[in-house]
Amino acid sequence: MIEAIEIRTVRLPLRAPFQTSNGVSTERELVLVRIAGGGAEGWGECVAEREPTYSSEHSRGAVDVMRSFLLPRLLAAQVRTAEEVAPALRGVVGHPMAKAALELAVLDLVLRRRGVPLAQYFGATRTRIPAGVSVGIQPSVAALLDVVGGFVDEGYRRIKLKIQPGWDVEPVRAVRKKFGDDLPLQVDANAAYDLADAPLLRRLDEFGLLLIEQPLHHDDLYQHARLAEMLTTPLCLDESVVSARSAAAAISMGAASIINVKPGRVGGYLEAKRIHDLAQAHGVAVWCGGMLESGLGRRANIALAALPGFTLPGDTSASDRFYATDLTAPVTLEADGHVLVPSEPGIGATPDPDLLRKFTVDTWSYER
Ligand code: NPG
Repeated sequence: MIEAIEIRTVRLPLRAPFQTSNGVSTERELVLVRIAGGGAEGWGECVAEREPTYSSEHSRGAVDVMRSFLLPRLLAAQVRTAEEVAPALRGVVGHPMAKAALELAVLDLVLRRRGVPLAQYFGATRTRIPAGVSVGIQPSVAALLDVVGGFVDEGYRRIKLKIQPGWDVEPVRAVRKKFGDDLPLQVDANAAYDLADAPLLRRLDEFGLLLIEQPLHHDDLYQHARLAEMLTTPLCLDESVVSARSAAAAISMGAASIINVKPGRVGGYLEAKRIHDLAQAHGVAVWCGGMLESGLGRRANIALAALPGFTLPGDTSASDRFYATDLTAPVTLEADGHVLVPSEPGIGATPDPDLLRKFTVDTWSYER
């Protein structure tokens, strides 16, 4: 089925620097995979960053692991469906973001050939979903209030604030004071705290947050369970959940009452759907995370987030949140803070060839 493969590294300039507890970015490096076969093409997007600061994966490493270890297995297995991709790649340990990109490219190819939209394949029925937006660490509280005010005016349905030690209680207090108790608000620490910070984190309880996301280190499942007992704010895990197995462990230990589902972090959209199903069966809410995807990955996330268990707004903001120019037709925000679930076959968009050429910094290709 696979006749040709192209792996491209692209760099998209960000409209404004994006700061988290892991550092500041001014551009987004992404790896795109194009697989052609049977007169159709499919696209996948690898969300590994240029530097391994969020997880151990990074874009140059992802390209290498695809070329050296994943593609040879994919080709040898002669996969014909997306369901066959993860089993074909199981022999390689780790590298979930690289694996997810290949699985998505195969899935997109198969669905385009069948004329089936991704959301329909997942079993999603919603045609639009409420969008949340993630707000980076700002140089001052005044700057933060301006930025949040802009997103509230645009209609975003919930705000997520990035926090880190020294930028937590005061910015949250200021946003609550200015925008009121009805604004759906949550915070994300990207693993910046220790269990010893529990008294500080407990001070966030008074602000009625939807959740605190990943306060502790990614392998601190036990400590998250202890912390959860000390807080009234629900604990949500991101970095710690790398598979349906770790999601099950987190739920049964009481380490998370909410899960951020990111397909790249868990090795693909099929595993992400399994986490949705598992969480739903246990009454645990999930929401769809974001990793500054282009219009390809973003559309795929929106299709996933249209499943019924995604009961909280996700990081599914529109293209213009991060990019002046997206690679595809932009994902847009409707007047009431919703984004539309793509209804075209597969992911529902392809990159514009001229923009793709303009933003590509490296290409590798293979033909059978
Ligand atoms: O809307 O795509 C978005 C950004 C959401 O804050 C966001 N993502 O830790 O969840 C995160 C963070 C992130 C971005 C992590 C890029 C890693 C890479």
